Amino acid sequence: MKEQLSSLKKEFEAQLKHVSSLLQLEALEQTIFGRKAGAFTTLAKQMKDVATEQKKAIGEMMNTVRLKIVKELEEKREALQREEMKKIAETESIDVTEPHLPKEAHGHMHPMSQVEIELSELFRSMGFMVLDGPELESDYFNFEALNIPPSHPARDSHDTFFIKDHPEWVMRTHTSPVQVRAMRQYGAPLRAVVPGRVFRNESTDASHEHTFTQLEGLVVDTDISIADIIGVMKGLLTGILKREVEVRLRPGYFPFVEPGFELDMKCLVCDGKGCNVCKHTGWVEMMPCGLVHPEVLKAGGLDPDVYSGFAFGLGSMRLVMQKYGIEDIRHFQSGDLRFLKQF
Ligand code: FA5
Repeated sequence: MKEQLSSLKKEFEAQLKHVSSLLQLEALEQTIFGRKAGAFTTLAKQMKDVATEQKKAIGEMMNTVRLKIVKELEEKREALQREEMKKIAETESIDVTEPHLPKEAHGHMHPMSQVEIELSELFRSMGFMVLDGPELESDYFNFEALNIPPSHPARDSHDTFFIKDHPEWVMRTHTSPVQVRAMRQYGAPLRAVVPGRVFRNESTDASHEHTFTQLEGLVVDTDISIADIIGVMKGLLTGILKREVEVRLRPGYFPFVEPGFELDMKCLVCDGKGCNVCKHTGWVEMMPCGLVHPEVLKAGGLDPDVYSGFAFGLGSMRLVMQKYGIEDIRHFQSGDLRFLKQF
């Protein structure tokens, strides 16, 4: 045990030297302290098998190693944050001759950004990584790796923005491509959310935009079930909306989940009576979700006989509409200050 602890520390310190971004640091931290398969967590679980007379000494050593690793992680995090700030300061210049703006002319964060930060914090507190992915995505990650066959209507040029002369690239139509990217990069077990912009070539109305935001969620572990999905989703909605919400699950089809569901929420804009936002049904389609399809796990390099997972794709603009009672999605990107000043 002692040798394992000291080689874990050595290995950690060797890897720490190669870390050059906060994202990499977060990933390294997971490999050490990850709840299911973190190297330190695994050793800690073995404490119960240590002989009683050695327990005290080994326990103390474990504590010392843990504190040292936590300290080194913290120091590295601060150093990386300082570097990031320095880079920002170097690229920004201050024009001292610029006239001072009156106080009321100062901007503030867009309501979408405010809720995205809130969502990220909520998921971080539950042990999720917050990941990013490219908006210009390959056809492979956007469709093929997600088990979406060439004949699927989502691939229709009426729905997708393709890049002229480069049919292999698309503006991503959803945040789901990051599922496979994340599995390949971090393996399993995995808990991640991906907030981001997505693009669809569609006509706009009160609840549809061509450029909108989603928040993808992905959990992969050894024994994931539908009960896990429902628990996380209700927690997410009540955590953000700060009130009890009524939800319903209906079967839904997405080639990358099996089984798949649509989670609807009773419309908070009209309290279920029917309005433009809920297309007069009283319910708003909020979050498709389901258990990750074995083909997707395989594309992510994971064995579907060992791992299972769930995924969801929250329409985060629609969530913000519900939170603040916004009746038309087009307000968000209208640049109308009368709208923005209300938040
Ligand atoms: C998807 O995009 C799937 N990738 C979601 C998913 C993830 C399913 C993981 C299963 C597992 P869908 O096309 O239904 O699914 O979009 C997801 C959500 O985005 C919708 O429920 C809705 O809230 C929102 N949404 C869809 N289209 C628009 C639009 N044009 N404008 C605004 N929000 C939209």
